[in-house]
Amino acid sequence: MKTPTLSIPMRILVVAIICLSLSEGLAQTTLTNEQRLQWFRDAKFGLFIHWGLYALPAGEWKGIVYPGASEWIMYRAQVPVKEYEPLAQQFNPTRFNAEEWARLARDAGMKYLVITSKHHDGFAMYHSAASKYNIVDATPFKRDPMKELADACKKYDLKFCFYYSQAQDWHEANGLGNDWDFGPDSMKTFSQYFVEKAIPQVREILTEYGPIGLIWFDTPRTMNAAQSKELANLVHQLQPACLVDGRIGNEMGDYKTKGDNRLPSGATEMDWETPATMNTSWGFKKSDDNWKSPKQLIRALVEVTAKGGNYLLNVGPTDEGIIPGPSVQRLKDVGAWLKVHGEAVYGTRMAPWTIPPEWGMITSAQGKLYLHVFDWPTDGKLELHGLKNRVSTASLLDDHTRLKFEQKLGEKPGEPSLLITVPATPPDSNVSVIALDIEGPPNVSPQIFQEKSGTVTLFGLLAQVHNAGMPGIRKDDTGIRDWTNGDNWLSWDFTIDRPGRFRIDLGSYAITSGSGRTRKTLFEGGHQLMLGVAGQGLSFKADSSRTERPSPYFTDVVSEAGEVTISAPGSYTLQLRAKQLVTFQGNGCVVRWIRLRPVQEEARR
Ligand code: H79
Repeated sequence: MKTPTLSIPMRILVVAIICLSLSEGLAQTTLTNEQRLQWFRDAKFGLFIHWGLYALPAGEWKGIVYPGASEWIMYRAQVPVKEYEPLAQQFNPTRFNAEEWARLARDAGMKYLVITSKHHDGFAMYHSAASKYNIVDATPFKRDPMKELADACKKYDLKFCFYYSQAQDWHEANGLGNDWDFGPDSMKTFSQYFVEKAIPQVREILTEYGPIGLIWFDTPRTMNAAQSKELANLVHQLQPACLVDGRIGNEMGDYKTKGDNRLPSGATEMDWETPATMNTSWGFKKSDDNWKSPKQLIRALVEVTAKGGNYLLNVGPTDEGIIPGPSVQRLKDVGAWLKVHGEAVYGTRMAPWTIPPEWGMITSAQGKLYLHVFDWPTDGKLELHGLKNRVSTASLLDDHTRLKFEQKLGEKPGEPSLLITVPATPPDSNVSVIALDIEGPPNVSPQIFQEKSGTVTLFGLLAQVHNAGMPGIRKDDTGIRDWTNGDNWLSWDFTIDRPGRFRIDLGSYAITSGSGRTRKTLFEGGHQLMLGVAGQGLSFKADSSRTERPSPYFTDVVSEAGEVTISAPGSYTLQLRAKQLVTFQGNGCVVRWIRLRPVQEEARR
């Protein structure tokens, strides 16, 4: 039978009708979250820009340098509206060039750009009809830089997105946060602020600047669920494809937003984002030269990707409209790495392993695994545990050099395992990537194995939780949380193939305030714990004697539990119980991990 054919003009008409009805459909129907998230899941890397009047004082007010982020200066120095407002008359960023910013982001390998349309200080960085306190009406600059950026982003194929602080507004009598001019928040009519400024301004940024990739709300404070819902609905009604971040409040939003600069312990969920600074401040701060190295930034991007999220990396331009030199250099360095290794980042999915191996991170794609090696082996052998799929090829991602490997898929302790022969020196000084072709979708053993160094790490994320009483132990993306009830306990099963004597450490965290020299420890544990493994028991105090990764809120700390001997290969269970738990502001014992390290130079092979 012959298939019926249409004349050429008829075909064009049919195609046109289909296209029209499709685009109509897109504009009208509500999208599912899955559809909205498509670009976000593949993008991985975005540029955050904190730009506002705070770039003028740049961290200093009346000769005093205030601690913390520069965009908080009005709050920190309790600057009256009458004194802060006139900053607008001095704000004239004549060196601003939207094309340069967009090109910088594109060359850094970023796929979206999120800029502050209004931060907590209440000043709109776009032409707002809802408030005269905006860059066009209140400054000598008189241009709308957001219009220019929207165009530049379109040209460089970046999703254009806005940050909008929806609850705090230190410029308004009913906005939250300013108690030095307007009294405590409890005395304000927030609903009036919400209806008169927040809603109209969100409407403006979604109607005047073309397609918006996402709106990045922040610090919802006392907003109620109905208000969060109203805001989210407004966004989706005006732009069905626009995402809403996780700080809209009341557990809503299209994806989760992690704490500033915080990374989860493992790969447990997709659709989240970590906002991060390159130095300490978000807005430009003259005195802040606490820069992360390009290597740290590249590794953070890889870690976030391997754990299922996106990395939103910040710059704080000056009042002249210049992105600081050290930020530009770092963006170029990350871009150079991505140019070579982008295949192992964009469009990939999180590692099939919940917990990263000791040498780095893993990402996956159809038929592929990418091994991002941070600590290159010194003996020419890289070991990967738990992979049940047969590997067909292994190669270096940068120059496609084929690598030899041995694979054991058996049932002995320590198997399945893959041993790859690698060059003596790492191909890349930041992160070297090995690409594996695998047969079938990734299939990984849930067992906990001894790493090549002989170390076994038992992550809180993988603990079996035994709740005998209330309140129960909770798990979050850090590990074990809220362990306050001594009736409850934890256990882990693991496999040993190289027995010996092991030193055991507990990874936890301390609660801190401030940062740098002003950092104070508020709570570092002091819990009395008991640990049992291989017929031996250790009683110890979580005294947090070592500090790792200091940060303004939580500092990772380590306590020593003692030593045990595991004398034969096989399967073991480690139990962790409480003798006495200390509680601080509702926080109990936190277990990031328990680590068993061989005591000898190396475990017997
Ligand atoms: O926009 C950036 C920050 O300004 C904003 N989120 C990122 C993306 C942010 N808003 N609030 N916070 C971050 C948490 C702020 C906590 C503190 Fe404070 C501000 C600590 C010190 C000043 C709260 C207010 C606690 C003391 C004063």
